[in-house]
Amino acid sequence: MMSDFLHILPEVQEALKSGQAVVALESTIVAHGMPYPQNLETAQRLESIVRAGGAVPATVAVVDGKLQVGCTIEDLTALATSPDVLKVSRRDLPLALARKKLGATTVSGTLIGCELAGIRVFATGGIGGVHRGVERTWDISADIPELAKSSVAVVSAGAKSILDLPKTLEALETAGVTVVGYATDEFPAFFTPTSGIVAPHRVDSAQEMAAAMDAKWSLGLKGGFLIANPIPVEFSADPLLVQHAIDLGLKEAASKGVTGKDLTPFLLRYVNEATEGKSLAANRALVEHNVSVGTAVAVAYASR
Ligand code: PSU
Ligand code: MN
Repeated sequence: MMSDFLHILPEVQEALKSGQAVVALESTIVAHGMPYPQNLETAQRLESIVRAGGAVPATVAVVDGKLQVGCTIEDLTALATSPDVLKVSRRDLPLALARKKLGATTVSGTLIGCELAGIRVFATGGIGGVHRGVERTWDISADIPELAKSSVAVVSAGAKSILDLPKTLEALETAGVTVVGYATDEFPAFFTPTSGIVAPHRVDSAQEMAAAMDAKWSLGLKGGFLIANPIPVEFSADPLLVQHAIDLGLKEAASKGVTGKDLTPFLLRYVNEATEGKSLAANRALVEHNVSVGTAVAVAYASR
């Protein structure tokens, strides 16, 4: 039975039943995207931003053999401190569940939780996409096909330049994912608000966003939105510093043979260390901003 493998915390379940806004959050960012203790502080801060905005937070993870929608402080602490948390995308979910492993869900794993629970908005930092050098590696994140089939709006600060941004946008178009710049004409590049690449659409308010979500899903079109929300300029990292660190990280990964699911966490850690934490500060600021935009969108969608 589905309930043997899916656990929605009572608070989240009640919010969904009464039509209150809910915002999903991912756990890979906690377990593999940031070092301790900043990861745990960030996870808690994000939940309190959602609450302050009038919605209920639901961090998604794999706990005790279930895909769990909503995390307790004990769950968040375990995700932030355990040395061997699995990174769980769609393909990893069956064995993580059957073996009762503690698992952190990526954007794709978290989208599965959203879809099963009926959560329409999910806020994170950056999504996975088409990696640089894809013609050699075939490395395209499972986040893209999952966004294609999940009726969820994901707020992110665009994508890091560890990815090939033009190819990522092409793959999103092929998948039918509606990509919008939030109050910007450009597709943002994670640490910086600009990338020189024009976003396919622009939306300027949470109400306008909620209306587009309503239109897509009322028509019965399955599939998601990517709300690309630029990092506020005051938190933007020096683009040359970050780009240099990414280039070095890619070389280091190639020479050490780091590939597949280990590549993204490796590069995130490398860039953070190489910039002496400057990228981590920017990362925290942009996720917080994404969560406040996501909360506004969830509240607007719930009150439409
Ligand atoms: N990009 C970031 N920060 C992250 C991730 C991506 O800037 O934390 C994480 C997300 O959980 C995303 C996952 O879903 O990495 C993608 O991993 P992969 O490239 O292995 O598909
Ligand atoms: Mn990959």
